[in-house]
Amino acid sequence: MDNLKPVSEVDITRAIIKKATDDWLELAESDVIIVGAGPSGLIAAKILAENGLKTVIFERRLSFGGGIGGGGMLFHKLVIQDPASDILKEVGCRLEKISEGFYTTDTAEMIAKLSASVMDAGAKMILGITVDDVMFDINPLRITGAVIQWVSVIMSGIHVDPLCVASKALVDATGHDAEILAVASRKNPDLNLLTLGEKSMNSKIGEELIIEKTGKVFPGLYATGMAVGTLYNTPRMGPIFGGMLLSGKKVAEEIIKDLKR
Ligand code: 48H
Repeated sequence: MDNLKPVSEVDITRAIIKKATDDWLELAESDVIIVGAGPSGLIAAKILAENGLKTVIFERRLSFGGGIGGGGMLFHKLVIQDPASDILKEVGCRLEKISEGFYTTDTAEMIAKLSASVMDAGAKMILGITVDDVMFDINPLRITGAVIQWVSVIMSGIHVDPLCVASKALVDATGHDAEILAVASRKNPDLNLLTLGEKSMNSKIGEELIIEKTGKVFPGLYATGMAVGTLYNTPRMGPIFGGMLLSGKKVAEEIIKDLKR
């Protein structure tokens, strides 16, 4: 029988607190904070980290992938098309060809391969954290970071003051609810941010418009994925994910340009 190295309960506790604290001290001043570990946030984080930017994803659930896992009406497949398919091929995700330039993939495989590539690129992903507000500065007016809280504290309903993480770019990748844009708009009318809500289904127009409108919405604040649709009232597109991946790629490229200027 293999003998496991004996480790005491106190050793376990000290190791976890020490290493987690080291990470938190490091990410307290990040280059980029991405809120939400769905497809757009994941691919953005991968590209940003590959380009040397200190990038952290805060995800409220204890899992990642966002809407990928639900596939189409819980069937475990989703659809992807050229040229976004190259992004999945690059992370080793197997695609099944339906017709020229049009594929399906397994939801679990896409989550696993995309998420692994984020970690391999050097981005941090912290689970169980909700971003529930933004930080701002004046002269010039800009968004300077995220206000964060354990999701378990929010669920408990007791009031506990949050903590803050600074960023040069804060990305709303929270999907349909565009939570960061919504809270920034509600609390700060001077930002002139109005989230209109998404429009009914049209896959082709929906994907095209989301990619086109992805990017900076205010100094320090960016939007990607379905949050863009909610901001600009563009159509939803159903379980086709090419637009989400290209939106994540586009927001990363814009941030890299802005921060490396
Ligand atoms: C921390 C948060 C917070 C918060 C939310 O919904 P997602 O998958 O987001 P996208 O935009 O990358 O992808 C959208 C896609 O999945 C989808 O829904 C499509 C294509 N729909 C088309 C249609 O017609 O319906 O992921 C967002 C993630 C989730 O994991 C949330 O838990 C997380 O963000 N999140 N995390 N703090 N305040 N709000």
